[in-house]
Amino acid sequence: PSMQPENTQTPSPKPLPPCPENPPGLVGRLLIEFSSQMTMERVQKENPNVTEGGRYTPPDCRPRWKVAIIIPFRHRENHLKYWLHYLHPILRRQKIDYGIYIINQLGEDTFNRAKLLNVGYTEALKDAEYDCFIFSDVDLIPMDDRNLYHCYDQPRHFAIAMDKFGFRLPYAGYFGGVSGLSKKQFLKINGFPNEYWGWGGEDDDIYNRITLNGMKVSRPDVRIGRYRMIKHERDKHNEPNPQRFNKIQNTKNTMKKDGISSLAYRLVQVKKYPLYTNISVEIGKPP
Ligand code: UDH
Repeated sequence: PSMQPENTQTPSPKPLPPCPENPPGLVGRLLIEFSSQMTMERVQKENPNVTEGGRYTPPDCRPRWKVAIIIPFRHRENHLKYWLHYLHPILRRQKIDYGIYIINQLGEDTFNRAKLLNVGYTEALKDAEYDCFIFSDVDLIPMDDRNLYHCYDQPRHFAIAMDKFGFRLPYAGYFGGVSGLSKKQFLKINGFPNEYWGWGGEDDDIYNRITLNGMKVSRPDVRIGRYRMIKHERDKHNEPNPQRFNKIQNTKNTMKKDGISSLAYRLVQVKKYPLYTNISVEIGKPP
């Protein structure tokens, strides 16, 4: 027999088992309210295991996905506190490997949600090798932790039953609020449109991109995909976009040139806070 070299290395720790498909620590339906005052200090104390920049990975299992959660943002500091207060514990129970990215539009020009989401995709990938992207409005809180924040075989729509729509889909092709695509699914549709300035239409354009590229939207059970929205008035500089009805008729022609392939912006600051990473950008204004 040949001489085997003696193994002098210290034994490596046992590899972790894959995370369970149904995490045992979930509690189901949650009580969500926004009447008590929330402070960032409190939310930080509640979440000592979240690491700088809003990163977390389960200590006891190997997650299937690496998830970047992208939030389009401007002047919603109060909503963000509630979002962090509710979501960090939920995501921890769900055994998700994640990072939180707040994409802050600088200046007071017209808001552009979908372009900020494209920026979030790009900037998150500079931070870590994410393979799943969840795009969430800052004012939407899931009411059930069985609505798992990872990616699926098809693009996922999470926020299917919001309180403001009577806990139903407002229309069959609705894809707004909270959605998730794997990196592969996102690239297949050339990301999101950059040319929807102001409120509305960009979510329908994304829905069109998905179906036009031969995919279909996957959704949770309507009893599980429930959400509370933090009530608010319409923001300044995010008026309904009157062009949206025309634009969503043209996705087939526009999606090839307008998307992640044509994204241009100026990165101004990346700042890691204890519970999230803030990415401040200049994204221009409508032509
Ligand atoms: N957002 C900001 N700042 C803004 C505008 C939008 O952060 O100035 C982000 C935020 O994440 C928000 C998301 O973009 O959750 C979607 O924008 P929205 O909340 O304005 O859209 P929604 O459809 O509300 O929820 C539309 C106005 C409703 C007015 C109701 C008055 N009673």
